[in-house]
Amino acid sequence: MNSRHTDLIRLGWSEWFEERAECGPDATLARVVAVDRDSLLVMNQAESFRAKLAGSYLYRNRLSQELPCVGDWVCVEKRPTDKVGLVHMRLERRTALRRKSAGESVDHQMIAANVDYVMIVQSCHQDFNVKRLERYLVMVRDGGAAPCVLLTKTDLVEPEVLAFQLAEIRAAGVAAPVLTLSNVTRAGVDDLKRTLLPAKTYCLVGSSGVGKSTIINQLLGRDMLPTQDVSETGEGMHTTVRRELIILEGGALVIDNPGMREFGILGAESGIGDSFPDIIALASGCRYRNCSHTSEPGCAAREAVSSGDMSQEHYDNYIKLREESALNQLSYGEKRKKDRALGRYIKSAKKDLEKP
Ligand SMILES: Nc1nc2c(ncn2[C@@H]2O[C@H](COP(=O)(O)OP(=O)(O)O)[C@@H](O)[C@H]2O)c(=O)[nH]1
Ligand SMILES: [Mg+2]
Ligand SMILES: [Zn+2]
Repeated sequence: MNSRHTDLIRLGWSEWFEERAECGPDATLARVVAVDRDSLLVMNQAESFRAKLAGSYLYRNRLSQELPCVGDWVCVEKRPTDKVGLVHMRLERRTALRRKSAGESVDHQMIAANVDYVMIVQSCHQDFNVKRLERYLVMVRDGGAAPCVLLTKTDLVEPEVLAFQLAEIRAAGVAAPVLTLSNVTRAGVDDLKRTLLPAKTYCLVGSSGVGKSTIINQLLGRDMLPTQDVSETGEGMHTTVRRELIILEGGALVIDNPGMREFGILGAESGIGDSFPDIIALASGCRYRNCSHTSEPGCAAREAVSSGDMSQEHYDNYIKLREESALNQLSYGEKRKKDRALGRYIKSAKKDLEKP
């Protein structure tokens, strides 16, 4: 490898990028660690600094998925006297974690780039849902990264419930590694630490409230990221929306990810959004980011109903389906007990759990 770039290896650089790096002589390679409204935060071997997109870049790249996102490698022009760098190019992405934009077919919403492993996080308490897990797995595989499943809050369920969930995951044919942990008892935290490799990039995805930020704080050994307790008091809410690439002590690179809810696309995670792209698209116009479209003032969905742009029936269907989905998740414990078809998996999963 070009000796000029070996310093970047700890930031995730590899031969794959080396073969594709075409920065000019005056440009430096840097990795995007965060994207803010008006600038990027990037990092190279020497420093982290702010950078803006060159006009020519914006001119050539009109789709949002073409803009640099967290994890991207970019060519930045920055003289020692410059405070802010200028991004002229984005390197090809080795992997891409992205979602289809609501209502649009060509554009995708980038979540993160050049991620090696995506940790799909679900809480085994109330959030657990194999169908949703499968949808995440498709998204991960489409983008070329390797998936890993992480079940959190094991302190809140009986071991049998956890065993059943593990069995259900395997019964669904999910072959990805599954880890379990509790941020409260710390059970499983060391196992997670051991699986994190230096210079590899991990991205945590999953519903809001499952414990993603708490996990990263655990791994850091300090409260760097705001968790829900903090952010729900108001101001902190904004900081959660930002995705940030963080370097752990062991050298692993981790990207936290706010729940999809925080992007104002409530329902998208449950899959209901697939059938109601119009409501999901409208949601970005609601006054509140996490509008439930039921009673909040300034709700764009309900306004569309009153103005006749959307039929009352369509709206009612959406609310009904969403409630059912919430009920399904709540009654999961009951359903599980009755589900005899899965019974035979319990035993083997229990055995797996008992293995040292
Ligand atoms: N009981 C329990 N609570 C947890 C656990 N992990 C996180 N929490 C709590 O769940 C809430 C949401 O956590 P947070 O990290 O903000 O979730 P995020 O939205 O996925 O980043 C917070 O109140 C945490 O204290 C866990 O393993 N067990
Ligand atoms: Mg969080
Ligand atoms: Zn609304």
